[in-house]
Amino acid sequence: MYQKPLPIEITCLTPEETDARITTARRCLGEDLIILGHHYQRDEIIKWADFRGDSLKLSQLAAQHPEAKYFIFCGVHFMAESADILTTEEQIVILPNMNAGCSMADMANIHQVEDCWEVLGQATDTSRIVPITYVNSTAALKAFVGRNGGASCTSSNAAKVVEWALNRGDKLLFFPDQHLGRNTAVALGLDPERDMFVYDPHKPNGGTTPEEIQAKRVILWKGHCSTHARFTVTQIAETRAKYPDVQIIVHPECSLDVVNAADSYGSTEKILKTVTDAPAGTTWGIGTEINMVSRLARANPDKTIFCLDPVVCPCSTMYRIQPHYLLWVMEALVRGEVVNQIKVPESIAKDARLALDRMLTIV
Ligand code: CIZ
Repeated sequence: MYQKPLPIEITCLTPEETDARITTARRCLGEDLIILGHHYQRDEIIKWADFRGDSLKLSQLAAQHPEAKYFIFCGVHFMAESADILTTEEQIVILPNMNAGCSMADMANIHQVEDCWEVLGQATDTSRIVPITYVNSTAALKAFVGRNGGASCTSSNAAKVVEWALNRGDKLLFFPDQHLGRNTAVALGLDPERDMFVYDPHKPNGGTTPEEIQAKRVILWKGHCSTHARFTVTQIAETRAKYPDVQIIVHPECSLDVVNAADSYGSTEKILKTVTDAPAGTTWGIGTEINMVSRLARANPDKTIFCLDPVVCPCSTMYRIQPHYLLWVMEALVRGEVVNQIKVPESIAKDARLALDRMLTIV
């Protein structure tokens, strides 16, 4: 991915000038355009979003709007790919900054996953392994999963998808996030030591042996989210010492010990709902991205809400969507030009759609 520098004429604009020009472009584009804003986007971006949500909700919303010609996805690359896969051939999905990737999604590429499949195949029958990819993955990985009888999952529906996979095959390969895979399998009663191992794509044969592959049911990919890796059991203990009534809720991309130390865990949508529905006067320590937590705190002034990480932890790649980039892609559309289109080739999209559709039928 490469993002060409923005014109100086745009980068020099003040926030007020930028907002005024976005407003004009928005008016010009009318119903042709829908702006999608992920929960982790900053306020200066989310205020322009026609819809807010997690990646799947936003992609599904896009698919429910056949009248729209363009979707600007204020999120990261894999999310715009999912939106492109689920919308029609004629609809155009745009990512304002091509450098807004996802470091976790980058931790598993198709060549590494195909190598892994070969390593597993030397030890066991891969037709009995069900591959599951978290939506935070490239379309090529979703296509691999679709071709090999597996499904995608999100952090909201991972439990149902993993349960389905365990009933369907003898083993499951979960990528790219080892933590979501481990937390989900543990919640379904599997043991992290007895039943699982981590495949490391940077080691010969994934750092595993045929005996280990044969013995264990769950193969976890060595990938993680850099934002959620910042949350620790120590932060939780310190928070409990300071606020004895606090309730701790964390994202399942956090490690197992952090999830175990929390009172509850769940996807962005679950965290939002749990905290929003909680009674006034309650106190919440949250383990997820700071923009979402800060917005939740402002929307619920009757509760005490804060991020467990005392040092601000924005998702650095989500943060690359800045108002200047949004303006740039919108003004291009007004001139009749499409910049930064995310287009998944149909040869990949058709198998990736299988993985997404299978997930939707399971949940
Ligand atoms: O699916 C998403 O949008 C992500 C990245 C996490 C979540 O929990 O919603």
